[in-house]
Parts: sequence; C-alpha cells; structure tokens
Amino acid sequence: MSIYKNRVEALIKQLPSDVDAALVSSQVNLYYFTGFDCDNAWLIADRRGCVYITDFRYTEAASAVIDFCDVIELGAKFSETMAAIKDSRGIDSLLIERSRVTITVLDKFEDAFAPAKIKRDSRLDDIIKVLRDVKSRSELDMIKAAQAVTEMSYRKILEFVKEGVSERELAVELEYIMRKNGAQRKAFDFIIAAGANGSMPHAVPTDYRIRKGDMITFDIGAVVGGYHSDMTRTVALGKPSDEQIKIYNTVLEAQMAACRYLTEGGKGQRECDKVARDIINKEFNGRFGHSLGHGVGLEIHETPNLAPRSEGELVPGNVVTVEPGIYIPGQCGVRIEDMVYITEDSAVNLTSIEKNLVIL
Ligand SMILES: [Mn+2]
Repeated sequence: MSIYKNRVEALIKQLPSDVDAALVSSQVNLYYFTGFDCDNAWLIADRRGCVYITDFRYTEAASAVIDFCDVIELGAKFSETMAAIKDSRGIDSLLIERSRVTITVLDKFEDAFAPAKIKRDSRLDDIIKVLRDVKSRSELDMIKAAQAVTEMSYRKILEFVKEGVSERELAVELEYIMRKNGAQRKAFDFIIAAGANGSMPHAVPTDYRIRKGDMITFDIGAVVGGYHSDMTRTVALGKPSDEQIKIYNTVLEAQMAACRYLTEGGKGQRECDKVARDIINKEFNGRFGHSLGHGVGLEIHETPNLAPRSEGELVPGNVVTVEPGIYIPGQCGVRIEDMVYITEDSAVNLTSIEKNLVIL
C-alpha cells in the first residue's frame, strides 16, 4: 500500500544529517509505517530505502502485507542479522525510539550494531509524533468507525442500567456488545463508576450494585483497524439531587465552552484547557484535577495534550478529546468527553451521543 511507503519516505526525508538510519522497533510504530501488526520486528530506514526484519513466525504474513521493501528473516543470532544489514547498507549511526526502548533492548542494539553509534536522543520520537499527530482521511475514517461501534454499544448498554446491576456486570456486557458490533477489541479497560466511585477519574469497575439516585460514569471506547475511540458520558438512575444537577451542568457548560473554542478556530492547547477549567474552578475550585484532553489514534492516549502546561498549538488533522470533570471524594463524579477533529479554521465533533443529563 502506498500510504505506508509514503509514511516511511516522510520519515526518511526528515532524518537528521548526522545520522545514517532510523531503527523503528515498537509494535505501534511498526504498524503505523507498514500496516502489519507484529510484536517482534524492526524497520531500518535510511536514505536508500528501508528493510523490514522479523522472525520465521511472521515472515510469510509480513511479506504478503509489506510490498514496498524487502522482508528479511531474522537468523539464529539477532546480532549477526543486524550486523549484515549494517555492513551492506553502510550504516555508521542510527536513531532509535528513545521513549519506547528499554535499557535491555538498547544494550542489544549497541551490541548488534557496533561499532555504529546508537544515538540516544529523542529526535526519532519527535519525528514520528509529528507524523502520527496529523490524521489522514483513512485514519479519520477508522476513528469514526471505532466511534460508531462505541455509540451503538453505548445505546444498548443503557438498557442494562437498572437498580442492582453491578459495575462489573455492565463492563463485561458492554465488551461483549462491542465485540459483536465489530470492535477488534475494547480500546482500554472501561471505566464504569457509580455513586461515590465516580469521584475517582480512573475507577476500576467493582461489584458495587447501582442504586436509585446514583450517577454512573461510562468512559468507554473501541478499536477498529488499529484506531481507538474514546467517549465519556455520565447518566443518573432515578431523580438526581440539586447538587448533582449543579455539578453536571457545570461540567456540561465547561465541556461545551471548550468545544466551542475549537469550532471557532481556537488552536491553543493551554488556552482550550483554560476555557473549561475556569468555568469549573468558579464553582468547584480544584475539583477538576486532570488535563482537559489528549490525542487519540493508534494509541488511546497520544499527543497533542490539552493541559495547563501544554505549550503548543493544535494543527489541522489532530484528533483530541475534550473531557472536563468534577470529582467530589466520597460522593460522586461527573465527566463528559467528546472526540474532536481539528480542521483549518474550525473543528468537527466526532461524538453524537446526547450530552444533556439523561435520567434513566
Ligand atoms: Mn480520554
């Protein structure tokens, strides 16, 4: 597929002049550059092109998918295979993915490629990040497909929300529904938190049984074609208290204001976070303790971030979440999260589930 060849060429074009090659070894980035998912492979890209190395278990399948470079089978010794490639391509220095390589693996690379110099800086991570942050049309379509599965499944799971059902039962049922609706897998361990558990932003579903008067937060997502979706909704079972309604409407106001900032063409990452945070802090100071949003794509959490310390600007093609929350320890929590696609002078909300408080 030429999209993968184009991605590798974009990487090669950005190789710094003081290095001969890039060594991609993480599963997620190998998938990004080849379209082949493999947990034991390496892509070496230099100014002459690239070569993909994997072991016997995957060579046939990899060769069928990767049509723009040679697929080499790893020999009995990792270091011998790599040394032969280094010699034949004349590689004297190479970049690695600093943020993804363990010290054990680094030692293995240094041994296999000696005397070539392994550069330990983060330039390769930075190049790949910039490429991956901008979603192509086909990537956006995958994210939309993942969100469609999430929304279909969410509508279905609401039918199961009754007094006495546990968070865990809902989580298990939801995963089953999602898989039946076409999800490759769930995007992350669902957060389904009822009543007081809702005050923990990353609560793990428990055996707690839902009661009348609880608010229930669903933070859920699916994976389709390697791409993730991410959505949060909070609903009430039975009549909520005035305080719960006030908390909900404050989060909603903050969430919609941040979305409006983006649709009006705002690009500041810190500024977007601030729009939502200021609204919440006026009434519930300090109860919104995490950042506003994050990038979504081949991973559930990627750059760019919308946070108080973010420094950059969003660019067209970014997909970010907008997910403010209010958390009152021991009482309740509310979070509302949409995924938003950034365009030249606006933004498109990829989430279409109702945001006003739903009372079941
Ligand atoms: Mn999220």
